[in-house]
Amino acid sequence: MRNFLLLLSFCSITSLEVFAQAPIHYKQPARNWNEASPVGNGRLGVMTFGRVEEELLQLNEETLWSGGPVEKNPNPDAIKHLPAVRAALSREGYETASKELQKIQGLYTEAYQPLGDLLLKQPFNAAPTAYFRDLDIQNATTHTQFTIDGVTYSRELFVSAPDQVIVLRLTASQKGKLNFVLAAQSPHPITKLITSKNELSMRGKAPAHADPNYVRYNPKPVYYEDVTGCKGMRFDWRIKVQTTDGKVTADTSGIEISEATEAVLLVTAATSFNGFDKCPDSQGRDEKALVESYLKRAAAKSFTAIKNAHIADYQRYFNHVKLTLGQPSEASMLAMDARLMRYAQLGNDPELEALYFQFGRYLLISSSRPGGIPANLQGIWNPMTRPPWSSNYTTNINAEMNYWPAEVTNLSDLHTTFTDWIANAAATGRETAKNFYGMSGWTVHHNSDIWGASNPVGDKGKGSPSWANWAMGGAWLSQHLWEHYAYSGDKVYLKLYAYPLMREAAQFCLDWLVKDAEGHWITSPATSPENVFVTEKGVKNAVSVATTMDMALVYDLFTNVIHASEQLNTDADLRKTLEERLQNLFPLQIGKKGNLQEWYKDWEDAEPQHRHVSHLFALHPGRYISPLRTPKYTEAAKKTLEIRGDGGTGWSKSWKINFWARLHDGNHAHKLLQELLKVTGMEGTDYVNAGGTYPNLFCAHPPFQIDGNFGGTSGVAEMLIQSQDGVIYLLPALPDAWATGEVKGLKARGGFEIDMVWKDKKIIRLVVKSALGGNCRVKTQNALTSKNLEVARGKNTNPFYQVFENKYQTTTPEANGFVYDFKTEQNEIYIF
Ligand code: FUC
Repeated sequence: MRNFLLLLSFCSITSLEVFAQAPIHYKQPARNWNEASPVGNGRLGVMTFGRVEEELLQLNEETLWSGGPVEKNPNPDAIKHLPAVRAALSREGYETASKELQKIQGLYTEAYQPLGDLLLKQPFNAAPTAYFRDLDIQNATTHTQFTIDGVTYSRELFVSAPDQVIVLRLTASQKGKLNFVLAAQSPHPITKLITSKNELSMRGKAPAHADPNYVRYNPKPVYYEDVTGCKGMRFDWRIKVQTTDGKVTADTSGIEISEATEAVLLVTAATSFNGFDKCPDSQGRDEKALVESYLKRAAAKSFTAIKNAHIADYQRYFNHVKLTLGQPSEASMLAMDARLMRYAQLGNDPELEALYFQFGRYLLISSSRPGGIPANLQGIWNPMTRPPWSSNYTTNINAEMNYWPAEVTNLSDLHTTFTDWIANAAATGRETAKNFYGMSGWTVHHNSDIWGASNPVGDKGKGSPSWANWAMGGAWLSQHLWEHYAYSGDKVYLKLYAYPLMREAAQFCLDWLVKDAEGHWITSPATSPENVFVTEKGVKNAVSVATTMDMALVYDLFTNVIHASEQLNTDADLRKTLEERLQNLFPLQIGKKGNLQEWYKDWEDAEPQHRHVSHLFALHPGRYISPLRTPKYTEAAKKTLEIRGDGGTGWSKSWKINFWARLHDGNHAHKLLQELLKVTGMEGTDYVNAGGTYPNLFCAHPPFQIDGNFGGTSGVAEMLIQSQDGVIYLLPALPDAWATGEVKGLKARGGFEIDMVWKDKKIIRLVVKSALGGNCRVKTQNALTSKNLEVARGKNTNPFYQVFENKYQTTTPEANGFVYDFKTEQNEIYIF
């Protein structure tokens, strides 16, 4: 450890006490799903309602999806239509192009499925007093407690990753007063059987197919039959009484426990999922054997041993980061629904904002674990057979947003669920590139699922090209492959896994680009998800060429492939080709309103405040535009945001927090965070006006969509640290409301881990842990004086901080403000 004194004229080093987060709690049971508390271990998910006489535990298993492996070439005619689309576009025939493009569509994705409900029936003759339920995100446990007739009943529930079981412990404060029945139900047809003493099994199958909820023309939108025997994921779900001092009777209607003082129940589930390319039925895994092995292992351990292992495992992730944004106030004592109401009226609860940040990390740890599959639109929590947008992976913003907080908030391992899944999408994406366009490499369109679906969806011509035919998912997904390396520095991963996939994604883009009349490389067709332009002649459409988002995605992918190939010292020829394409890529343009243009031409938007702000991918999560390098284009990006307005809900609001953080406007980002956290009870779908946060802290699109939570967490992180620009910018967008605070454990690219204490917006303590060594260049708002810090000059020599200097660059991060260098060695800690 190296201790470097930071010579501060204004005060001595102090540290705010870091308080453990107070549990999220409520004084009444959940009235609906959006008041229930989510718990999970990445694979198994539970929504706990905390109801007294009939507790509802709604269950999920992450691999329970409808369908089976994708059809590789569902529309063999599709490939014929690209020339006609391109020809129409070269004549500015947007409507013709759009109609023709619709013929290049395949099948919809499948849908994420619920497992079923566990009903805990515990009848009483009197009303409860002293009711309380909580979700403790420090330990990933939930409790419900109440008193009736002088007896205090308590229920504790958690989902263990080490033991792969849901554990439910019930107690009564007086001997023999615990009486309840556990029953099971599922939206899928199930068979119930008693599998051993005190153990009930529910067996069934997920649908062979489920239409998206917005497809309304099929008489049978959900069906279970598959004559080929391939589709229809099998599941087995079991409830076992582990220990009790009461009497147990079990039959297929449920398990009854009477005259007990304590009971511990184990619940677990498994499916036959055997990989994205295996028939879940005929080639499926033995789900019964899996379930038995989980139960056997857990049943042999004591409740305390299972619980301790669970907490240790969970905290292994959670405790990496601590954030304090103010002193805990009386607000932190309030029940969460009341606290959110207070916040909506008064604001001024920075600790709630810190809690919301941590809640996003809690959700990621609970819904995404290495070896599993990525968190979908609802993480792992879904009660519907036809959930909103199939609860799938939507790659034109949503799936990626889920993983924005992963690296920076020190949950890099969890990112691997997503980066691993990308290989599946790339495998089907190779077929899509070849079969739909006759091109090499791989690509994914805007929707995917557990089967790695990659084709343009739309049921062969019924979808709108404004969303279905966006062909740039491969480019966006590849950013995650690169970022996992940029933070971890894992060269083996880069060489053997990430780079080959990134290179192939670039290969598709090389094939996909064409030259326009001026000799610029453009995408044709191009959309800007999911917006519509109005041409100077009044033509409204979504399909044109060279949208700014497409160009920004190509830029991002090509520059990352260039950096990766340099790091690996390989593919010099490819690098030259990519550089040449970047030189002549259709340029960024500033429109007549001073905005960053979204379209090839300076057209109006049909919906100027559309929730997608796709062209600003260039600002975030891309790094094409930045205040530290390209101020003119940054101003244009800002103008775009002003025109789009602060409206929007869910993920749209969260994205805007990230944008304003990248514009280094902390107060604006904070304003949007406050709006994101505005309590709502709105149901249905209204993604213009409703939105906000449900009482259970889930983000309301509405309906619930988890990306808004994750984007909110990443937005807070972007306000505190940024490292995409050749420097580690500390507190780049600190709002006035967070003038004093402390954070521990945020990550910067190149393997740096940062702790900071700040007061009156000035950093007063800085700790940098260097996992990989190399030059550490920090940029700050206030002067740091330590003899070990050198004023930074020239380019950052750290290989993880190389920035592609584009033609829009007119300044450097070193030109203004305070920028320092210090040398670091691997696994050393530097304290200033
Ligand atoms: C895109 C968005 C919607 C929604 C869906 C899952 O289509 O435009 O708002 O988030 O994905």
